Amino acid sequence: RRIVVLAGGIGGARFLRGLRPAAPDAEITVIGNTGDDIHLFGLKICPDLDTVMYTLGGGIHEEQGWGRADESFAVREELAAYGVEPTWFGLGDRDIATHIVRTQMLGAGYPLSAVTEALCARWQPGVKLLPMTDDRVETHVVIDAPDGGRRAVHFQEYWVRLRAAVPAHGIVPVGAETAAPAPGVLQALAEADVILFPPSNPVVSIGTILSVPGIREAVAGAAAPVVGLSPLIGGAPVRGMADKVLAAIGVAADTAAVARHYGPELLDGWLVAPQDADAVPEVEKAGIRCRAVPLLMSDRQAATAMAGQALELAEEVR
Ligand code: GDP
Ligand code: FO1
Ligand code: CA
Repeated sequence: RRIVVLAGGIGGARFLRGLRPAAPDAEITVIGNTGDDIHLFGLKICPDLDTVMYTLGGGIHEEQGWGRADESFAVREELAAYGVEPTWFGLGDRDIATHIVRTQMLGAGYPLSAVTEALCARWQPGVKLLPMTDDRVETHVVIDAPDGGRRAVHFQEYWVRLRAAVPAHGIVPVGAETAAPAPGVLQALAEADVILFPPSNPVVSIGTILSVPGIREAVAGAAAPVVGLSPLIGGAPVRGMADKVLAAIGVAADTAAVARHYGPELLDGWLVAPQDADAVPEVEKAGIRCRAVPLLMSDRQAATAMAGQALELAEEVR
């Protein structure tokens, strides 16, 4: 069985860690978000690809959800001592090695997809991890400028430096319009038996992946059933600030609104948390099969149970 998952960082990675044992014989292909990518200190950083790779490869900082376990920050301290900006993005020493390898390979002419495969040769994530595109796409967020106008900042500046605490008026995947899906992406979607949207951010993770020309069409046109899991429980994100970026695109922070935002063109099934059971009829009225099941990934077992429920719903809507 071939399963394709569109994944952001933490929500995608923890779900995938549950999916592997839930479908032990399946071939899992992950289409990863690269809109969060940023160039800093001459290095190319791909937070969401790394979060998936480290989480599935056993190198993740468990509590934090991103970055490496057993991390140290000597390089960060040295950069700060030189007064080098920005100081708001924390790169750990172990993590930096990944960015050096990546940047070096990209400089030698390898596409990001080949670089990601090379990095995964070490981490053995047990899935085929594909970036959504080999082209440069950077999510920018439109915020108020001091002069009363508006300006766009890189997603990481909005998310990490500003903690999503300023009003966001729009989300723009810069470069997406001329980007092409990475090798293998469209083929994986066409040949999939099941397509899953993990509880990743619907705007800046899954929304960004879908903004690459051809990917939305491939999901909508795929023969496989498409099932999503809600990242919102009781009208709030389980972690992070997804409500802020939903507001920026005019979608209410409520699970039925997110399901309707994807729409029946993309989604055949949607899982909501038991707390949101009253959203089930509303989602079904929109033409999307909906079930209420526990959606808290408190541990691996919980994530595996969620993955099992998603595969069951996919079977039902097939
Ligand atoms: P990011 O790139 O690191 O922000 O990660 P993703 O985009 O993959 O996922 C972020 C989303 O995961 C957030 O909106 C959270 O609400 C959601 N999330 C995190 N943990 C859980 C969980 O245990 N259950 C559910 N349902 N959603 C979760
Ligand atoms: N998130 C933070 O809140 N602060 C950081 O300093 C930070 C550094 C960082 C370095 C590498 C990496 O892969 C991820 C990092 N993140 C950091 C997480 C990342 O900004 C976000 O979780 C995602 O991009 C949001 O989707
Ligand atoms: Ca992300």
